[in-house]
Amino acid sequence: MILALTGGTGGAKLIQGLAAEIDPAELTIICNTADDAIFHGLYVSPDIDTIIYTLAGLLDQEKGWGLAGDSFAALEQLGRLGEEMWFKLGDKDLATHIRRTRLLSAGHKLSEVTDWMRTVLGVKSKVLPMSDDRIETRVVTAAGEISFQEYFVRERWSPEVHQVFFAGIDKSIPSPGVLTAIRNARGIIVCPSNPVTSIGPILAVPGIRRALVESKSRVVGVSPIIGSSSLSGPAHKLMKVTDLESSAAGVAQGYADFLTALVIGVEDEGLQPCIEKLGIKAVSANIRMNSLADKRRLAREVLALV
Ligand code: FO1
Repeated sequence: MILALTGGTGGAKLIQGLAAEIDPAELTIICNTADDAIFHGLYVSPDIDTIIYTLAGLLDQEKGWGLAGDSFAALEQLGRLGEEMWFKLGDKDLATHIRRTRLLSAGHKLSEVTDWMRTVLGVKSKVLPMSDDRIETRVVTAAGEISFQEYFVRERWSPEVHQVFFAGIDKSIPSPGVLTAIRNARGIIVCPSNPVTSIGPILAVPGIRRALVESKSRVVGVSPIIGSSSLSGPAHKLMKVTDLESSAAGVAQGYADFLTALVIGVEDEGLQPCIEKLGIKAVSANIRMNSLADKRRLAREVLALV
């Protein structure tokens, strides 16, 4: 089984390529849940939904989230009734959040609800939340502490960030099957997701990072950054906050205790020596993924390394 750690829209692109290159039933995915949030009383799990929608062929490709062809009539009416509208929940997408919220309030765990959802949507890959416990990325800005979605979507990641922390992380445990998947994987892939707010929370769940360090299989990452700016989102800004250089070398630094190899952009070939000094093999490739062909090619290059 090939295991992939992911969060956000960048990771989902590589997952799409991987699922097209190998039998999807051979792929297990550990997903960030620290971006999860309550909107209109509904529990929304963006990273899990983005992965399941991607693998079910239902994702809105140009947004990188939500369901293709969705409408927003319910959200408009919610706005008229005085609800916040900055987080765009589509009409079909709302069905996911209504059902997930009902199952969670009936006492089911997030991992059970996730397994039910991927099964009913015909997804063959296992999708594991990093934890069934509530973990929330909190962003401390000059204007105060806000949630990840308030930072990322409402404020369009423009505020200056002083600190990022994961509320609830200390007493959280990995969800069922996560540690076993890390131990049994024939290869592990760290997707090109935000190292601070997508991969960071996964690594911070007690037990997960140690399992990766102790893993016998090769762990191959793909940099979400080319030069000093991220391919999508605020990774470069947030890495500065966590004392990581906002570059592919900074990504290598952040994963140095468990990474075997890091795929970096051809533009960053000059960083190979300092990454290899960390004991990590640096492989340069075209890491931009716009077409499915791009995603499949990069997936093949990563699979060749694991
Ligand atoms: N991202 C946005 O930039 N704007 C949105 O309005 C938005 C809505 C949304 C709804 C459902 C969902 O699953 C994801 C959504 N996202 C939106 C993306 C989301 O903020 C990010 O994918 C992750 O949280 C970042 O890793």
